[in-house]
Amino acid sequence: MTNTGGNKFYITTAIDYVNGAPHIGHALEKIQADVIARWQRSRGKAVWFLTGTDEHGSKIARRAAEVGKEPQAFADENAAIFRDLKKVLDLSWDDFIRTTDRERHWPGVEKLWRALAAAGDIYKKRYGGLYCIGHEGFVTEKDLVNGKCPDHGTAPEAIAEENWFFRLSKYGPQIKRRIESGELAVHPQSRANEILALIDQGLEDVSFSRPRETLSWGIPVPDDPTQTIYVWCDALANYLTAVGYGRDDANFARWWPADLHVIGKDILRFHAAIWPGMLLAAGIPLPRAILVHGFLNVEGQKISKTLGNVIAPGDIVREYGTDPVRYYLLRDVPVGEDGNFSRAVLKERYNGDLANGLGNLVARVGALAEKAGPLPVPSTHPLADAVAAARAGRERALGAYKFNEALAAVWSLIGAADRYLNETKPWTLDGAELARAIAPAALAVAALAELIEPFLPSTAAKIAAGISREGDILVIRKGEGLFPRLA
Ligand code: ME8
Repeated sequence: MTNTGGNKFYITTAIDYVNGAPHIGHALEKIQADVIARWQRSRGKAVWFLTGTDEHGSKIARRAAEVGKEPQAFADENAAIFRDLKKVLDLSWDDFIRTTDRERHWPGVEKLWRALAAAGDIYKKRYGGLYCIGHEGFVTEKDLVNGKCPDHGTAPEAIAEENWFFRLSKYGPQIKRRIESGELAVHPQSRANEILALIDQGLEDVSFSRPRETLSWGIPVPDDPTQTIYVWCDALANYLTAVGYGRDDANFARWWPADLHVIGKDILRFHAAIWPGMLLAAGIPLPRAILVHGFLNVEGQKISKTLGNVIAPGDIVREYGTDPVRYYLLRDVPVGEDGNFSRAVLKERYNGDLANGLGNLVARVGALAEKAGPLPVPSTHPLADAVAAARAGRERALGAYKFNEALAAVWSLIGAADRYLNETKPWTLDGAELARAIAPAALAVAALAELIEPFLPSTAAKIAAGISREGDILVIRKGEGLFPRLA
């Protein structure tokens, strides 16, 4: 099989650390990627949607020891909760890769390491630095506030040891050129600017291994069992290994390069500097694009175990339902910025946009259309422009990964259909007059079922299940209520 080029779409998310259970920040990223995957499928692309878990490194080894578990058993438990997000959030991923998978992941990591070494870009040196376990990376004094990492609230550890290094410094100009030319697109532009500024300061070589005696939880360096491969080298390789690098060349050729990596702002440097550097060194094509989302706070505060404000996706979904949580996160968090999760706003969105908006429209139209019976489909109608505008607006916004604007475009059709009903008052009509008056609204509802699918997949399926069309005849059955109002 060959790479089908224009017709395939390989999309990935970050693979999450299994040092704890998922929170709604993880959910945000998976939902955004899911929307893109579903949208690309609806456009006829062959989509491969990958997610997974990052299971090696100090962070996980340390946490497992704290809770008195073997790292593998500990990783297994948490990986299972991440995997369950598929059901909880109605995600459509095709594959879930785990970095502890010795059959699927390890051979490709070893192959990649050897390719870097063969390029002359791996060398050994004694090194002293400050290691932040939260980051799984070395930091410098200037990254610290009062001696602590501001992102993790912990003091880094001073480490002096012999490591293998990756010669990232060599690749700065090439990476810069690829980003500037758009060959490696970084969205939104503000994040491209951020990484270009960082590259301009000069990229330093990166410590790519740790001595096995200080860190044994990881993949051994090929030909040097005294060292463990750096967790980021191991983790980034997942994008290659999951589709067959190192074990299934035909499948790898079919899907690589990735069309889009979806990641959070905190790991931009790893994905837009270190990762392309590794690929350039190994002679592997670069991914086509990276989409960088902001961080989600909860009620105005950073999500943190210490603050005790961690919200499990499963809990919030049990309270409000999967589609309302998806809707809220997509509607209220602009992709380039940080977002805030607020129960009060979620409830407002639920009652306003879903119960009174979409749910009410579908119920009204369903009841009237059922009363009217089979509806003759008109060749043109008063809501046709609103349908076309919603479709075009959604397409434009999704093309720029602006989920909130895409939903606003779709919801403008709900507004137009509501206004149409209020003006034509079909409930005062009967027979053929009723059928004629309700047909445009029925067509708007049919269009909505299609337009909301990437965002609210199960709601879309429920609406679609009530609609059947044969030639020029549309039949709508009144369905169950979609969004009961919350008190
Ligand atoms: O970084 N809001 O794992 P991770 C939004 N294993 N997104 C958030 C978030 C928040 N509050 N907190 C985390 C790692 N994320 C590595 C990735 S990829 C080869 C290896 C996002 O579990 C974060 O930005 O710390 C990242 O994209 C993803 O969740 C996993 O974070």
